[in-house]
Amino acid sequence: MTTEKPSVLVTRKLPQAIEIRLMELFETRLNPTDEPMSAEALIAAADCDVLVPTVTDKLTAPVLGALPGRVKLIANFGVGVDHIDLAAATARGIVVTNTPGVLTEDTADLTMALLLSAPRRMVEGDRLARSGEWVGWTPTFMMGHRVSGKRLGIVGMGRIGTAVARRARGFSMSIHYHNRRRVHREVEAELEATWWEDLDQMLAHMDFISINCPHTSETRHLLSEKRLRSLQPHAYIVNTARGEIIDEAALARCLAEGALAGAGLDVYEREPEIGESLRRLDNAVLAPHLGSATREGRIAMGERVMINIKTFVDGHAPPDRVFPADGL
Ligand code: 8YV
Repeated sequence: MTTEKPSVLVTRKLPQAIEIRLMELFETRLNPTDEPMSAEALIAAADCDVLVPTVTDKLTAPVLGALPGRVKLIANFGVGVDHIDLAAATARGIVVTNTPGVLTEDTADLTMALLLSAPRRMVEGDRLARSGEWVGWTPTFMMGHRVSGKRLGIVGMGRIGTAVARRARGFSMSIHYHNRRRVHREVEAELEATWWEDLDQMLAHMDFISINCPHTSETRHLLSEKRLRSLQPHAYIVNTARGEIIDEAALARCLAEGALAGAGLDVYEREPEIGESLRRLDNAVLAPHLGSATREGRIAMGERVMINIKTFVDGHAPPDRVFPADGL
């Protein structure tokens, strides 16, 4: 690398403090309009050493193949990297990094918000309270389901899944989880968590399900129609991971038919599109991908992006490198 500052292309508008520091450290091109870039626009603009994309940039094998040869690092702003073809990036000699750890607590908080909102009918209640049509309290009015004492099944017990479990313990839920690997015995003991080797067995016994695993080719439609229908009809499902993990059309059908009690969703299969069949349901609480959307979280994500770029351009191994085999 020459003594010139490395050039960095940032595809979306980031918090101002991060953009200022990126401009100080590197030869940075920002996206002040915040318009999402098409694949063609991204390829045309990517004459740089480092690309800083987000979940809205689809870095498929053909897109990666068409990038100028000087691109050597993709420092993703976000932890999930399912929008980047990691194998194709590796084959092209591009290093990929993400931003783990710094959005764990925020995402777990939003998971709990959805987990509480759906059974306690918070959003439905808010709509009624604002409508002016509320006729007053009655003993059987707007009854939901109790959270306390219920069984929560966490699918994917990584950083975020564990943070959800800690919070759910505070709401007196019992913790169950399915993960390829069992978590450390001390963590299991602290959370009084039960490991289910068999996902199907766990699903059939839970009152609440929280999806906290990454989206990979193995987890696409992990919650298939068959599995959704194997849940108890009083069960609620919460997803703050990736929309593709649940068969969204099947979920809408199950919710409409009463095969499931409700859902709290932050992510969707075809963002920002959300199917009408889901949008019209009262028993689905829908958030627009807000998992890490706190000022603190987004600054911390930007910090990790800069640490990854800086270490890489200084000739060191960036701390948050992701490899194709990583399940996350
Ligand atoms: C981010 C997320 O906001 O980090 C992730 O994987 O899902 C979100 O919280 C988004 O991905 C930023 O690129």
